[in-house]
Parts: sequence; C-alpha cells; structure tokens
Amino acid sequence: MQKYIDKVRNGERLSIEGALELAKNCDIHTLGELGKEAREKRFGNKAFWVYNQHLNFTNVCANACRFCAFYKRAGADGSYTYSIDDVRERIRSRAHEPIREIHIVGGLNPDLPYSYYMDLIAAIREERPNVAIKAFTAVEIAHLAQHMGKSHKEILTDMRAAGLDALPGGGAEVFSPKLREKLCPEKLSGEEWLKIHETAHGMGIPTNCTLLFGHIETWEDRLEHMAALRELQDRTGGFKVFIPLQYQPKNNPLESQGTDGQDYLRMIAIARIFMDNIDHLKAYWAFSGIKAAQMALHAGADDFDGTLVEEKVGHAAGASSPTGMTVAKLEEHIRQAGFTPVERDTFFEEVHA
Ligand code: V47
Repeated sequence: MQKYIDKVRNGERLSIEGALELAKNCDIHTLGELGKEAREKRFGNKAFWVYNQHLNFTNVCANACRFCAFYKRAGADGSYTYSIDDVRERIRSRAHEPIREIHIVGGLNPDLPYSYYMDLIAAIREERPNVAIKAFTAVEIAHLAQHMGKSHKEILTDMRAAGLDALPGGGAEVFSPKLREKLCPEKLSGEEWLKIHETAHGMGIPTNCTLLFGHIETWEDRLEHMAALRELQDRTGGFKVFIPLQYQPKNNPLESQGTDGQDYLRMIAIARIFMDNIDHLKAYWAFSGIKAAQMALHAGADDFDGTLVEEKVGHAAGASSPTGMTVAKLEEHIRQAGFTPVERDTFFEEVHA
C-alpha cells in the first residue's frame, strides 16, 4: 500500500491495481489527505461554483432505467413535456438574474421531433444570448442518430449551429456491459457514450463525464469506468469535469439501499488521484447533500456546482437537499467549509464580476 501512497505523493499515475488497493484498504484519513493534497496543488484553497439554471424539459422516457425515479411513460399521471413556449417562459422568469449557464437534461421522449431539440436550443439562445447552453446527453444524440439516420457529428453540428456550447455528463452510468444489462438495458452502450463524447471533443465541444455509483457496482466496476474516461481524456483533453453521482435509492425498482458518507468521500478521493488528467471534480451537493459536499471539498473535490433551482432527477429518488440555492447561500456553505468561493463559467474560466 505504501508504494501507492508514495506514487500519488510523487505525482505519478496510479494503475487500476494501485487505485483498487487504496480504495479498499487505505484508511479514510490518509486517503482524504491524498485527495486534498492533489486538489491543493492545482487550486489551492479555491472552490468553484457556477450561476446556473437547470431545465428538465421532459420526464417522458423510453428507457426504463432501474435506478431512475424521474421518468414516466408517455400519458402516465405526472408525465410532462415543456413546449418551446414553456421553455421561453422559464428562461424569462429568471431573466433578471446574472445566470451564466443553462443546464438541460431530461427523459428520452420518443415523440419529440428532431426540430424540438434544435428549437429548444435556439429559443434559449434568443432569450439569453450570452449564457452557455449545456444541453442533452449522449443518450439523446444516440437516439436521434438512430431515428434520423444521421451521424453523431451531423447532429452535434446542427445543435451547435442552433447555439449548443457543451454537453453534460449524464447517461454514462457504469460502463460495464454486465451491469448495464441489469441497470439500463435499453440505454446506449458505454462504448457509444464514449464515441459520442470523443466526436464532440474532436469538434471542439467540451463535455462533462459522470459515474453513477453506490448501488450494485463494485470498486472494480468503478475503476474500469474511470480508466475508460481517463484513456479518452489522454487522447482528447475534452472533459471539463468529472462528477461522481451518488445513487439516490427511493422510488425506483433497484433493490439497493444506496451508499454512505465514508464511501462518498472515498469515491471523491480516488477520483481525484486516479483521474489525474481531468482538472475538475464536482461535489454535486444536490445528490450528496450539502454537508457531504462540504466534506468532499476536503477530500479532493474543487467544484461545488451551482444554484440550480429546478433539480428533479435526484429529488424524485429521494434526495433531501434543497432543489436550488441563492449565491449567498452557496458561498456561505463554501466558506463555512474553509474554502474561498470563486465563480466560474461552464468552461471553468474564473469570472470576476
Ligand atoms: O444520467 C438518475 C443520474 C443523471 C438517479 O454534466 C441518478 O454538469 C442518482 O447527468 N440517483 C442525470 N442519480 C444528471 C446529470 C448531471 C447532473 C449534474 C451535473 C451534470 C453535469 C450532469 O442522473 C443520469 C443518471 O446517471 N440518475 N437516477 C438516482 N436514482
């Protein structure tokens, strides 16, 4: 074990084997310290946040993922899809706020035409010419490619022409084919998810990446997933941030109780030291809870996400954090944890208002 600790301290890359040894056997204090040292080397005492607005445009979804409590079948009670006018209204309702990013994720609604995706982006661009639009995951790109007979690149080209700036990291779940068979058999494969992100990177479109953890996966599955992301990042450099998404266990058919605080901190520390080529690591307070996210800043995370307001995916599955936060609160939580809040944009450039 000591040889792996030394490797991390010397700035050397960890193998999957080394990361597994630390993840399973290193005490939490040493592991947290390694994560904290690595984040301090890059960012000192800074903790980043973004002024963003979430938009979950539909909960209708053709993929019945077993971990998901957000999706509804078309026509089912509680199902919804925003019209383009609804979207405009939601964007206008916060026009007085200095929002820098609109983050858009939703279900895979098979009734939405190709034009909906382009019109949604274009409408937001018209309402808010200066925000960054981070919209749709690889799941929608794969679906549209299949149904329109277009390539991933053609779809991303159309989206970019409409105003798309970046892709969120959702839909990655866990890449292991065996686990995907159990968790989300209808969803695109891990291989296709990676291909779509590689295509986006090749076009100069930055993307985020995620791992859904804390359900039925093992540390081996987590490391295999992170190794695939690290390998792609070596080739493209296009990932802006890695977000470990802590599984929320309520209101879904997956029989897992979810994970605990120590496992969350271990995940953050291992992500920081294993994924040495992805600069930023997000403590996503909406899923982890605010207190755990504050602790995550001490274990390797450097980003506290943003103001959100409309977070439906995690909350449908029992997340008990607020669904949104004022800038004052966000900064207070970061300061309370002992860090200096720094506003950033979607591309992780610091914003000095
Ligand atoms: O892909 C679904 C996850 C993701 C549950 O890129 C669940 O900045 C936990 O992608 N428990 C969508 N997670 C959210 C997403 C995201 C969120 C925040 C920031 C960014 C970013 C991206 O939510 C899905 C899935 O992995 N999810 N159900 C659940 N029960």
